[in-house]
Amino acid sequence: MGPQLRELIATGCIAVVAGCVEAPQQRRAVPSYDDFTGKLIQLNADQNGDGRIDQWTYIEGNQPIRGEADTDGDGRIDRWEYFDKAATLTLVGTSSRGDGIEDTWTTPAPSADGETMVVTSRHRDRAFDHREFYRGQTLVRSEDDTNNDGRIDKWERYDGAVLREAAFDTSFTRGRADRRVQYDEKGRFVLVEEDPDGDGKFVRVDGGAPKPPDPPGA
Ligand SMILES: [Ca+2]
Ligand SMILES: [Ca+2]
Ligand SMILES: [Ca+2]
Repeated sequence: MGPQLRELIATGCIAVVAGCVEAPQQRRAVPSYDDFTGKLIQLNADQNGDGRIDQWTYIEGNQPIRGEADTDGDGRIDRWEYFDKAATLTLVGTSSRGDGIEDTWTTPAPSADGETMVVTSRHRDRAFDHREFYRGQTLVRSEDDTNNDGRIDKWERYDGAVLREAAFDTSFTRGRADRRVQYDEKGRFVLVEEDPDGDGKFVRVDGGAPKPPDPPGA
């Protein structure tokens, strides 16, 4: 066991759940070991000091790989944490309805290009069918899998709070847009353009109403 992990057990601060800065005495992590290998596999902690375990961290090879927490003490998990091989927190899961079902995942820090991602499973089945990308608090774009086949088929781009472009893969197979609808800075419809042969060149469609495609079978 590395010194870092030993310290984490002592303080009960294995994950980045709020409250790790000023750990009162009663916050103590309880380690669990694999009966067969003797390796540390889990750390449980009582972060709010009410005598009930409310944080569970799963360990592999002395690194946290996953964490769960009941941060509001209602007996249901409301925060899920995922770590990469360097023990960096990469994704935080939450429950939009607070009912213990994980349906939303947020990147805890912006990517190299400055965007934070929020992924949603709208059917709450762990299929990631909606993604939003933010700069600071501002929504800049979104992606959707509208027919739940695992492929993104709709893209939206925002400027401020205004939708400026909605793009669709009307084939539902290409994985890139073949129809785009443009809006001006006030969100008013400007034009529709299409790339029916998928060569990347869009041609304006005259007189076409900005109608999104219906998913197959809808
Ligand atoms: Ca507790
Ligand atoms: Ca809870
Ligand atoms: Ca799709």
